[in-house]
Amino acid sequence: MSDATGATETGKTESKGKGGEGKEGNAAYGRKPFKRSRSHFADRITADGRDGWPVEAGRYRLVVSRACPWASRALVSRRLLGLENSLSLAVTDPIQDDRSWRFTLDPGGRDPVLGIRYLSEAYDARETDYPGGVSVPAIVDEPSGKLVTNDYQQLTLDLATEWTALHRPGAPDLYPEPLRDEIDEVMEGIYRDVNNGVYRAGFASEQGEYERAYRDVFRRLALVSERLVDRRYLVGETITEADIRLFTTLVRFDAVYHGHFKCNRHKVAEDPVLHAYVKDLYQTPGFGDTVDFDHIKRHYYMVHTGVNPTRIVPLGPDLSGWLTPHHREELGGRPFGDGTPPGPVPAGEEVPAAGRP
Ligand SMILES: N[C@@H](CCC(=O)N[C@@H](CS)C(=O)NCC(=O)O)C(=O)O
Repeated sequence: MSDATGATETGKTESKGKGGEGKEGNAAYGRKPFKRSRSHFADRITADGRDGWPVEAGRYRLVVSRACPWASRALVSRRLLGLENSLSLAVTDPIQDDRSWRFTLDPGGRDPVLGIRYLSEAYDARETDYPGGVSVPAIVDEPSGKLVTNDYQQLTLDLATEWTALHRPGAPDLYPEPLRDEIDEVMEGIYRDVNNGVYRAGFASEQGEYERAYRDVFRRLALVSERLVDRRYLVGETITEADIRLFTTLVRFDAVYHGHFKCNRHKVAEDPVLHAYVKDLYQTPGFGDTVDFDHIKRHYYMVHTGVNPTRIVPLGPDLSGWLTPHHREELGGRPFGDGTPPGPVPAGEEVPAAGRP
């Protein structure tokens, strides 16, 4: 999906050279105007398999970076919906090299299921000499090793509405039919000004571009904060897709967008409503247990070398506040509606201690 200007975050800046180990980081960030382009591979995995990719347990692999807010939406949805046993998970190294996302966290530097070292190999299996960039989230067809989709906007909506046959008992309805118009409207403003706004600010290559983005970010955050004063969730009484999308940006805000992306009018922790809201979600099973602050900070500060040439990763902020009481339950709301919270994180998928408060 694209914003008004169109584009993947980095698609045009990275090479997919076939050589050996590449150079880490990407100096192009912040050196030219930022544009987000349309996801190139927009096939959908659906219940009826109309694009040739039917929903099927054990067939697909979700590839994420825990650093990435767009990929993290899918991580949260997968947990809330209980798809862990049906849709397997590959987590990339938070630091890309010049061949992009790589599986250097896995034994031998290869994804154990797909057998590849770089996510680009799945892109190449799908389309030879694909000219665009490699991005997460991505879903790969395990039998063929081909990329199916990198369309992060549609991907989570499909997990919520097309994968229902594989949802756990008690899974919430994250995109309830009667609320879709309102959810879409709320998400549109949040996408433009907040989810993508922080990137427009952070990758701006001239002062005016940065200032416009900065103002959009904080204008929208003020509106959202006002909306959340007396309602626990963004739309309706329960957690929806809109909350997931706001969460993945807010949870990163003080750690990376405030400093690295210069969105520093104030921290989320300085807005009592937003702070309580994001802590409430963080403490809800399926949200905080997907978040790795170590991956987040190392990715942003070490990869965007055009923005942070020293690649020094700040030690702060102090993470201890994430687990303190938020009192949002006093507003009512039913986090999972008629459903139930997800169970524990499956073995092998826990966030390492370095990334947790
Ligand atoms: N594919 C998405 C974007 C998702 C995205 O931008 N992911 C980032 C990570 S947060 C990514 O993989 N960028 C490629 C890179 O940094 O190499 C789009 O169409 O805009």
